[in-house]
Amino acid sequence: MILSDMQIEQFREQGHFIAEGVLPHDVLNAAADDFERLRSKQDAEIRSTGERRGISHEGRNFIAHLHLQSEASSKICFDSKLIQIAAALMGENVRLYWNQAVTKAAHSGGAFSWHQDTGYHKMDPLEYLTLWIPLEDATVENGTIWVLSGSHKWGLQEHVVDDDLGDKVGYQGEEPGIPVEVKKGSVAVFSSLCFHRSGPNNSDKPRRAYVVQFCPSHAVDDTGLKWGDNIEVVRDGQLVDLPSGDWAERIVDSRENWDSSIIENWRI
Ligand SMILES: O=C(O)CCC(=O)C(=O)O
Repeated sequence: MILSDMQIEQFREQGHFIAEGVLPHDVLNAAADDFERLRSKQDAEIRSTGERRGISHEGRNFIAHLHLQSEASSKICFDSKLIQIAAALMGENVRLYWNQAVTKAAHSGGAFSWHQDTGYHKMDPLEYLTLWIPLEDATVENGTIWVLSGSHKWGLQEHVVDDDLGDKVGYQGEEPGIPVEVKKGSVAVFSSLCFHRSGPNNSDKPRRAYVVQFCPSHAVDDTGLKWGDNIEVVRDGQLVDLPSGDWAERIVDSRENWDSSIIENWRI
């Protein structure tokens, strides 16, 4: 059993917990190099247009579908331990829903507003799973995440777009939340309905995190689409054997009920 009863209980009651010592440092270091490469490409694009790209700003970058753009990242998002965590919490049939880098530059990487992940794209069922994986120790100083413990029980709240930032904001209350400091190699696990935000990076080093999300395989959005990355990873309680061979080709399969433009629109 990959998770303890206590962790599962904490997930059900509080909507979040930390899984310690899940990923080796060398794998995270390799991904960090790719994050930097993609981040500088995205920053150059943002500078050339002079406009934010969705919720990405220079110094606060979101880079989606890393499994298509970085072999090192694909090793993390299809890591069997992560998939087992997802299976323990999401059930017998699980698919990769989304994966993205979130990078904050030293001193200038800004905060990210309170939201529920489901607030960004509504799914049915509403709840899926977010694994937040820092590539270095994540602290209050360098802009770790904060959560509103227990807020996954509030149901999906209305989110309003902040026109300056592009962020969807779902909580305007006074609660500061609690900081979740996560050691390199460990993973913050939370419900997509658990409100979270992240602080600015006030440190003199970049803060990079990899967000990997899994949902029940049957989850669809309100157009009936298996929205997102849509790669089956657990079927009837068994880990799906991902085809071996070239990492970029193995994800190009015959996915049904899926819109490839979702990925094309986000790819860098
Ligand atoms: O890494 C961060 O700063 C926050 C990322 C986040 O909240 C998200 O991707 O939903």
